Amino acid sequence: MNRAELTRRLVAKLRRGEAVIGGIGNTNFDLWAAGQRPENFYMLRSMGLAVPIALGVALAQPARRTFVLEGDGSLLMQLGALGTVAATRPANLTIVAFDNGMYQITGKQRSLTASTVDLVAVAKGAGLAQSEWARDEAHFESLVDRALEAPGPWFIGARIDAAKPAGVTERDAALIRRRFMAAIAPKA
Ligand SMILES: Cc1ncc(C[n+]2csc(CCOP(=O)(O)OP(=O)(O)O)c2C)c(N)n1
Repeated sequence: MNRAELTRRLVAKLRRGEAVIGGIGNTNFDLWAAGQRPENFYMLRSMGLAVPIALGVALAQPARRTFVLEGDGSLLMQLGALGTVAATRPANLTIVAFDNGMYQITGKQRSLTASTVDLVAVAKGAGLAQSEWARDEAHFESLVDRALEAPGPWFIGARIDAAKPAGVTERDAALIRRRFMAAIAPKA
């Protein structure tokens, strides 16, 4: 599967101000390319911290569905976050793992998912019982539909190709933060 295509399909389903946290690099580049929404947070530089940021958003705003899109290398860097999500059980949080078996943006170095590590098995082992690999694009969409309706937390794994991202996020961290916080601020 292709990350940009899956991201487009996911974003096209969002109607209720869902928050989307894009992990470092290519994942948030494709989130940017899928159509900018103020409820998208394009995380820059902080490798591995997209899931913890999304967990904070999900816990702070339980009425808002929150998605986090993350690469395999970044997830591997912060595996404890999966256990923290399982332990805190945010019903509104969905983790999408885009697994290309490499650290693509820094030079395509092979990650452990290219050999031994199965991220869905890891997520289940961390306590995220509702974890599944998407078999194809249609199955990915049905998993997203379920995550939009039924209580989570959800973990959706998608094995993706090595295509370059479809865009490049504007790299203004202060602007991204301000816009996101304004968009998700409770209305007075
Ligand atoms: C703590 C830390 N170590 C290393 C980096 C450099 N770095 C930025 S992105 C990246 C690779 C990310 O890999 P992955 O999450 O699998 O995403 P992909 O590039 O494959 O889309 C690395 C090593 C960083 N930003 N922070």
